[in-house]
Amino acid sequence: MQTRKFAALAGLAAAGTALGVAEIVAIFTGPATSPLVSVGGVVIDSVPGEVKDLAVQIFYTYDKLALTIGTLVVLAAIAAGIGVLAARRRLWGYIGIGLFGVVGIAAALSRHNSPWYAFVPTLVGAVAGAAVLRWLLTHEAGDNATAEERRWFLRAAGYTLAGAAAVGFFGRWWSTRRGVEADREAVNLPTVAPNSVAPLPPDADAKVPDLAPFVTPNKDFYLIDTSLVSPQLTTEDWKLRIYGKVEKELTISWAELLQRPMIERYITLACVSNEVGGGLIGNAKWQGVRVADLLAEARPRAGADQVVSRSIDGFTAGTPTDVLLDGRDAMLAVAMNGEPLPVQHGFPVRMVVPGLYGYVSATKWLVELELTSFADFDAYWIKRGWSAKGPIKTESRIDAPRDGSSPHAGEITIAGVAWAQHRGISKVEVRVDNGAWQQATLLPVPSIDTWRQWTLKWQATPGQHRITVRATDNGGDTQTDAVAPPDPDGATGWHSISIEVK
Ligand SMILES: Nc1nc2c(c(=O)[nH]1)N[C@H]1C(S)=C(S)[C@@H](COP(=O)(O)O)O[C@H]1N2
Ligand SMILES: [Mo]
Repeated sequence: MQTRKFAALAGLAAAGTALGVAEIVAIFTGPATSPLVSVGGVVIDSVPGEVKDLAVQIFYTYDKLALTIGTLVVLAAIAAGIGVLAARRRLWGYIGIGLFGVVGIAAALSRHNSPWYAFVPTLVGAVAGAAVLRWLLTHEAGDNATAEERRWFLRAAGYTLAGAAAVGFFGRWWSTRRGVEADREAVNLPTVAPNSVAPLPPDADAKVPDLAPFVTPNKDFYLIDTSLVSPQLTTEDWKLRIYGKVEKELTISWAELLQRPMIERYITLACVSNEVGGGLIGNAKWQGVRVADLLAEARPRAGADQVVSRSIDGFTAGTPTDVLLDGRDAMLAVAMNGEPLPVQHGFPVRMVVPGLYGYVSATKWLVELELTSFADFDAYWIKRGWSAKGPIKTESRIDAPRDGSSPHAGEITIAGVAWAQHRGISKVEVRVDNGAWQQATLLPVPSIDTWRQWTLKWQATPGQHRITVRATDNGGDTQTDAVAPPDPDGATGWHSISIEVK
């Protein structure tokens, strides 16, 4: 008979083995079939919108890492309990592992577009876990055990757990790396006709230290999505289906998409969950095919006021059809800052629509455009309480000096960004303490679809200061000072920073 401590350890080693082996099998069946990934996905899709928003607020873009670690901690506690039960009666242990297996298999099979063999990683993992439990528990490590026997048990359980962790990390790493990276690197981007390129004004960037660069490098671009591991979709497997309320259904392959006329545009993408002053916004040069061209071929029928873009993993965004047809540069993008879309940013194809928050427009790993109506269908975040329409609100942010910093007295440059995509920014004003609003210098922009840098020179005097910014768009509307949270249609308020000048 095992002592509780040893039995709990056996349970941990069994669960670790199950998860580690499942990750290895998922190298062959795809990362989305791993039980950790599919159960995590079910959790993400089931939590109410407010919980997700809270998670983003607390963990920022590390929310998914937090979810994985939290899940592992909960699993470890349950696994230890199963070990203790199994030491009393072996059968209880097998039932416990079996229940886990059922949950994992149900989750894996329930995921959008999951292959029929999605149950295999969990099944193989559960069998391996049960075998380890049985093996460890047949060895005596209870009150009657010799010191020798106990040492053996500790070592066996410890090595099993460490081995399972190593194998699990390797499996996850391999299954996501192996995925589509090679396919992505082999992509040859078509050149864009010279008259379809939006040139970047040479002085769009003020290059002030701490100020966000005008073009956000891909590696620094914020990441927000509901997937625990990015879908791995090759260009060969990629197809776009345009259907629903259309005169002519279309299916387009990757090669066919690349043959179409392409545009290249700077467009600033923003997340509705961005807090005032936050970093869930970035500006990139996108290359792609105009959505309007594709819709013109499919010919939307009367009443099709919503285009639902659907990702391979089932995420959906609903965009007003008239927005896609009003002449703006909404596109199906294949490139970001001159390279094929990074996998996390939607490889091989995503949508980008100037002027709308990402949750209603920027579907990554895009495979379907369904013409429907707002009355007939609620997209992913709309079901969770967010607003059906998501035009980006006029906002501005102070990047330099940094909030809480202590610059030296004398002339300093206050600088930041302001945005009102597809309306454009006409004015940025800065206020120091309770002084008058001073007009900042606006840097040039390629179009009204990007954010705009601004700067203001200031003679900093020693002491505590509070600096506030507000922007005005080309329609003459000034950013409201009314403070609102991101939920349900975007945060508002003025961004302020506090500094101590020395
Ligand atoms: N497939 C998929 N596409 C998605 C999402 C998602 O969860 N799944 N999130 C959207 C949201 S809320 C935003 S803000 C943008 C973020 O794009 P990025 O991660 O490339 O910055 O992607 C959008 N596209
Ligand atoms: Mo978002």
